[in-house]
Amino acid sequence: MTERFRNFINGKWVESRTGRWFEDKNPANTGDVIGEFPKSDAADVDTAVQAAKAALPGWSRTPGPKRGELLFRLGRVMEERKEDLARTLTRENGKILDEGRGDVQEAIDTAYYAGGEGRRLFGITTPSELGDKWAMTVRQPVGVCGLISPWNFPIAIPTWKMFPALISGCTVILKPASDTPLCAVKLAQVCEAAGIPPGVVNVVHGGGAEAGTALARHKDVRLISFTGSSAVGRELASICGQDLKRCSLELGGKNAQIVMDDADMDLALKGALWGAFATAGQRCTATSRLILHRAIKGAFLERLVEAARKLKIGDGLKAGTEMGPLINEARRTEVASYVEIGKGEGARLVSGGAAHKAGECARGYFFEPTIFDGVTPAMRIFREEIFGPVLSVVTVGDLDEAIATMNDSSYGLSSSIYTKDVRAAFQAMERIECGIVYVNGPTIGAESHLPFGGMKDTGNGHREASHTVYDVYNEWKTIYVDYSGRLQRAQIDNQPA
Ligand code: UN1
Repeated sequence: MTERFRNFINGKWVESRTGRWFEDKNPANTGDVIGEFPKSDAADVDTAVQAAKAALPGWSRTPGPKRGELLFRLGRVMEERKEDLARTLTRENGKILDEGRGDVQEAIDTAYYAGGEGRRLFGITTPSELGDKWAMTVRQPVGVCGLISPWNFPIAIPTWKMFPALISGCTVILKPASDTPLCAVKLAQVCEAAGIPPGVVNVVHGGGAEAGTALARHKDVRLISFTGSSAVGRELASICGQDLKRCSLELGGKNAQIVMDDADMDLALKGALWGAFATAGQRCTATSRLILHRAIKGAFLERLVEAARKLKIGDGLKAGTEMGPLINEARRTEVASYVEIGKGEGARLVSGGAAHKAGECARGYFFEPTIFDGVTPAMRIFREEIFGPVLSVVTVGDLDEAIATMNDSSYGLSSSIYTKDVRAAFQAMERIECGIVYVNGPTIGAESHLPFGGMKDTGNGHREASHTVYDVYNEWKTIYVDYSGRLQRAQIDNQPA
């Protein structure tokens, strides 16, 4: 019989009141049913929020360094369980095992960074403009936070949100993507093993429209952090806007790699291949546009097509596999529809373009690495996020045109330029309208101690990871202490003579 998993609320594993379940399958082999998970509703969400609310006073008043000790323990438990977590992740998400291990490592790095932050939740002191008056700032937790996480980094991204929230003194409800619920169960088990107090971390499974929306609407939830599509991000932001709830969004991308005529071609080729087809293109940082200098375009594209055709597609748990499946049939249908759109728009399909169903792959949601040449900025395949292994190639004549083409996008997450010319590199670093710029590296590969996020429709101005994420989960409180014994009236007593 299929194993049934539960929600994690107030330190206990509980069933949903709805009595409804959804199935979770291995995308590389749909005959492999991973389990059934509760289809939770607003009442389940409310129970979790009440648990998080009750746990808040105790947790927020626990000294930061003490919370830090628990974060270090979370890191250690994940290290001990790394292989199991990575294998679960690959079975559930499809990305190859090496990438699964990387996903878990990113969570471990985030735990240790957050743990250290427990002794580093600095405020500032600064001179007051008046005598005998003290001025300083302290941070305080925002409160109960709702975290809505995607399936493409099912261990790393929940922890990008959860660990900074915890070290800041917030309590959380995680609503994980319904394509990767087992990873969230494993994460809750890690929290249990590390001794996180009951109610501080809660996990509620279910669909975005039902459980996710209920979390965003809940009056006791003070913050929503969401990673996913720009369309859903807009909806959540408008719900949060009604209650002036804090809302941190990390949304889509249409990331481009520029290859200049002086670039190291072998390096640029490896970068394009990895950037476009790792995680089968299902990263918000994936390379989905390739901007090639006219002088190298022909030879570069020829080599790229040859390399893409050779990529070994299959079950990510098998040694030697280079690209796994898409997450589900709906995704595959969507990716296939973009191939038709591209053809209809007059782009030239030079590689792939179809579902991959050879041998054992017939059991999963595989898709060929796909490359379109002759793409122009007017085309939808140039403009819209496809979230799959589809790369659009554009040809340009010089650096100015390359940067203008890169910036001709409603998104602004990641970017890359390959060049040996230091002037071109610095021009690109300054002028590219993206949150992340790589020079001589692919568009993917962000590190946990640097800000992660983007401009334009990629988000609403927040940055995850690094020191910047702590501004999301903290309120700044400004404190003035007047020890003059007189009424001092700031600007009124402080005007130039
Ligand atoms: C994402 O693209 O959804 O930079 C997250 C990277 C990873 C995180 C990506 N470290 O590709």
